[in-house]
Amino acid sequence: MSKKYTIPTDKDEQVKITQPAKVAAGITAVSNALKDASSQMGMVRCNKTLLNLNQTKGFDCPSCAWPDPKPGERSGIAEYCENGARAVAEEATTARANPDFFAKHSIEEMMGWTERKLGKSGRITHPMILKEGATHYEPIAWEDAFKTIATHLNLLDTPDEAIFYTSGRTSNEAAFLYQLFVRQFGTNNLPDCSNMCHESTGMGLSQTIGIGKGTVKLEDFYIADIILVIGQNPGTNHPRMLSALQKAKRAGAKIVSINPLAETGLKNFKNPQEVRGWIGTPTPIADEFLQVSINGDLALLKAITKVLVELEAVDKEFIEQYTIGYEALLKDLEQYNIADLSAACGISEAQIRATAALIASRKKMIICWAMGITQHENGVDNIREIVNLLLLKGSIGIPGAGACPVRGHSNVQGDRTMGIWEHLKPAFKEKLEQHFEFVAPAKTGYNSVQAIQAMHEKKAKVFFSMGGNLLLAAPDTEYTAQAMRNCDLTVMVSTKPNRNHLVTGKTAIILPCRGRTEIDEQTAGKQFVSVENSMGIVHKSQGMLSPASEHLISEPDIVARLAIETLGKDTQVEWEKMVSNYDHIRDAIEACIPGFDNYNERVRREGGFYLPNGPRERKFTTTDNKAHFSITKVPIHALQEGQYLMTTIRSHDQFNTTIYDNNDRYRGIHNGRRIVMMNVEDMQYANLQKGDYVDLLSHFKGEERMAPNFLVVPYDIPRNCVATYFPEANVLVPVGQFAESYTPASKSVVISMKKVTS
Ligand SMILES: Nc1nc2c(c(=O)[nH]1)N[C@H]1C(S)=C(S)[C@@H](COP(=O)(O)OP(=O)(O)OC[C@H]3O[C@@H](n4cnc5c(=O)[nH]c(N)nc54)[C@H](O)[C@@H]3O)O[C@H]1N2
Ligand SMILES: Nc1nc2c(c(=O)[nH]1)N[C@H]1C(S)=C(S)[C@@H](COP(=O)(O)OP(=O)(O)OC[C@H]3O[C@@H](n4cnc5c(=O)[nH]c(N)nc54)[C@H](O)[C@@H]3O)O[C@H]1N2
Ligand SMILES: [Mo]
Repeated sequence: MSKKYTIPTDKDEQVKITQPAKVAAGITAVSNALKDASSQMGMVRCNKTLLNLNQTKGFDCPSCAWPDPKPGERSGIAEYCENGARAVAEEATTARANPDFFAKHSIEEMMGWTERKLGKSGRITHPMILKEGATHYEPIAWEDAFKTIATHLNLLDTPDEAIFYTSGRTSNEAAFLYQLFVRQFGTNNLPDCSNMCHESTGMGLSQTIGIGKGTVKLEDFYIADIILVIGQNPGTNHPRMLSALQKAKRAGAKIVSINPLAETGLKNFKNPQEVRGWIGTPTPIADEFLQVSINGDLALLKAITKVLVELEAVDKEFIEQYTIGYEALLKDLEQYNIADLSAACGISEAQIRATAALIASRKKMIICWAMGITQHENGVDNIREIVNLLLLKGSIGIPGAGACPVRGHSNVQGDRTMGIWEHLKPAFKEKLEQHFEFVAPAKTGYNSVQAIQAMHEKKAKVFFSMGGNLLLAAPDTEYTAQAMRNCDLTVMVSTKPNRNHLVTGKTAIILPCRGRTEIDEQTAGKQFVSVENSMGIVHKSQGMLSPASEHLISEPDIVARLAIETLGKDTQVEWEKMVSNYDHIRDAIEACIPGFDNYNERVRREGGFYLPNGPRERKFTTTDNKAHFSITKVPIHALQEGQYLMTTIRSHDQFNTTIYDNNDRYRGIHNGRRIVMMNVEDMQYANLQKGDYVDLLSHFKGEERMAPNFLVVPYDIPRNCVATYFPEANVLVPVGQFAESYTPASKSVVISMKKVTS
């Protein structure tokens, strides 16, 4: 079966290809940030807003989850990056998608708009409803919106026919209330973006070290001897991480980048947060660049591990005292030889040995990773292999060393801590039940993949989305679109229009909420919320702009009102009281979730507080209190003639499905997103020229999916590997191809190409 779902592209798109940039950030980034932000917000609003970004009394950046330096160490110039400023501008924009806007533009018309144009329509100002069979959204009163949703929910045969998705921007307070409502309603169907993101990390780390989170603090970077950055593009996605790498580098650390692409941020960096970064010479970042084949990481890490064992560069004392499984690992390694592993990862034996030598003589090692590692069928094994390497060297639980999964959404880690998860662990279940006097459902709910499957099979009928754009974030856009259309009701809590508002259930409702940058006034006065960053620090975030519209309500308020309407007398929770003053929500969190003692007091401290993390102190919180070595398998991709392994990545000008612009400055790609980056020798072999268009076909277990009209761009990428952008290429990602963690394998899709002849 051939499928195609084409996200519209800008009609006047004239793609221009230049050399990839040699240096990341610097003055260009600052001026771009200001230009973009002020054009959407106006100069005065822009200055006021950006001065509060990531400052202790201000609001948390809604872009990535990279931590802020300690209060005294934040940059006086700007503790934010180009892409943080853009994320803020998208929210603080003065453009409005009001009822007139929705009256003017039909669903059919907006379906022809690009994602960028949809988003640039501005902030949604009123709750809106798309009635069954209607062509346009129309305004609906909040009370009526909640009544409609509650009626649908209460008419379901079982609560498990409803799905409650979350995107990781939701605050701790909103997330806690949300999962409480969903569990009181009677289901654990709480999929979230994390399922498609770092789920492999959570699973791999929990099994091996006992906690599904990283173990390093920001300060560890400044004293590390060596830092591996695997499958991550910090220059674009976590730009402030480059400041930490620069500081590490200046203090003598070696930096190794493992990536099929030579990402600019890891080459040279000019720090826009210091004056000399505007005018001085850049800091070269990576000492060693291993241009691994797509999904070659496991073979590469195994090869490095094998060489370290040969060199006896292992921490025997640590292994003896803290770990199990080392003997089995040694035995398993015997079956591999470096030459085979080198062929499997595309890195020469000499470079493998050189990297192993760098690691051998250094103790304090940090390994950072992101989506290049997690989004493969063997994503969890990739994490286990990373842990093997850390354990081998004893590089965990000491200053300057450890595991550093770099999180995506600004509160994705906090949402999971708050209980947004399809699993309800017995200890948490008991706490919730005791504190709120109800019986919580025990059955595991749907994760993101299972949720779209359930909707597709009409086993689920109501889809409620707390932020996000699951339609474009999920694999197989066409399948997911059908899943949405099969629902009776889809509800999106959103700030701005996106495609999931257009591809909906029979009835669709948009509940517009206040954003991070905005004042959140409740009956007890102005409220703040809290979030957890990538390194487990919980801190406050308080907006200071007037809400985009007087009709907007906060996410906690939306949940509370929905809960009151839906649960009626079946709830003992004092929803109104909780929302009147978020301190009450935090008190409930403190009562139910470990690590939040004196939450209300500690969250008010400048810079916030750390959550407990056993492995940070070498207390491995596994069932046997040991850290575990694991046996993993090297993945094999048997590509046929004319097939390639495709990875789907972010350009510089997007935040996930929000497209800021059509450029990917660092990679030298301008004004185009439907492009496929390809090795020049592969192009010659396939008889393709720069500027040719191809249809892409993906192949999985006899299924075929198609995405038409991608421009071929010659790029420095290993042979048999190609890269395309998310979300344009999601139509090709098979819905049935995922990791043990159910993370879709969106970074190793087998494809072929067909040249388009006009
Ligand atoms: N500005 C901006 N910031 C963001 C986001 C955004 O869209 N825009 N998204 C946020 C979110 S939710 C997340 S999860 C993070 C994502 O942050 P990243 O994980 O950095 O994002 P991706 O673009 O998916 O890039 C993955 C990197 O892995 C490489 N890669 C691809 N396949 C492989 C492979 O098989 N092996 C290895 N070793 N590398 C590979 C790619 O070349 C790329 O450099 O960023 C967060 N921050
Ligand atoms: N092929 C492929 N697919 C991928 C990935 C990939 O690398 N390749 N990456 C995956 C990853 S890592 C992730 S995290 C997911 C992301 O999946 P999602 O989190 O579902 O998607 P986003 O694009 O981040 O969501 C954007 C929408 O959130 C809404 N929004 C923004 N701010 C707020 C707010 O404050 N409150 C509320 N209620 N709504 C708000 C806006 O309306 C906006 O349109 O995509 C995944 N999909
Ligand atoms: Mo993510």
